[in-house]
Amino acid sequence: MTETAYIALGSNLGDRFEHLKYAVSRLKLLAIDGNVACSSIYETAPVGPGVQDNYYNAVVSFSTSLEPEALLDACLEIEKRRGRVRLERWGPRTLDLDILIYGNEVLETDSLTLPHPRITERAFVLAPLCEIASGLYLKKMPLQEHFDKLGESSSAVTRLNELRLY
Ligand code: A4P
Ligand code: MG
Repeated sequence: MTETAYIALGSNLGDRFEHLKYAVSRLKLLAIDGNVACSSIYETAPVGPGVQDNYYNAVVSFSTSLEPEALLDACLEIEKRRGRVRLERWGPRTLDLDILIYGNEVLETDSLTLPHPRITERAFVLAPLCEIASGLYLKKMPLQEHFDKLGESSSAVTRLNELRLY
């Protein structure tokens, strides 16, 4: 069985561009055909506690034969390789990889919730996700409509046209 996985990439500590590029190079190894579709990179205002630097965010998708839990383990391992340390929830991080969507899978365990529960609240996820998955629906509404609905209420996102993951 293969499924299409959508993974959110985030970094606001250290060399953000290098962290994202590294993640893509490693995620390619998990794709059945080595192909990964990449969004643009966005610079985004931090959502979370205290004063933090801006994030670089992007989304990638690929077909994989890994089961969701194995994919999560692989993502956590990639984060670890970039020196990810967990000090506080939503705190600064070198690299964060979240599984947004895995085929039509809906599940909630101690370690994994699918689809990711906060997709529709976040411009830093929806802006890049809409680039590569505009036809997808969540909560019976197209992703693009979720994004349009966020409007001014959401954190600022700016597409960085000069940086490319693909
Ligand atoms: N986990 C459960 N479901 C998933 C999933 N679908 N994908 C578990 C990945 N992990 C999932 O994650 C904690 C645990 O969540 C994992 O061990 C896994 O078992 P974490 O990465 O240690 O914690 P976190 O990322 O701080 O928490 P959380 O709740 O996942 O954070 P969010 O909601 O993803 O927010 N602002 C900007 N501008 N850009 C960002 O990228 N990111 C966050 C994190 C906050 N503010 C941000 C950004
Ligand atoms: Mg995470």
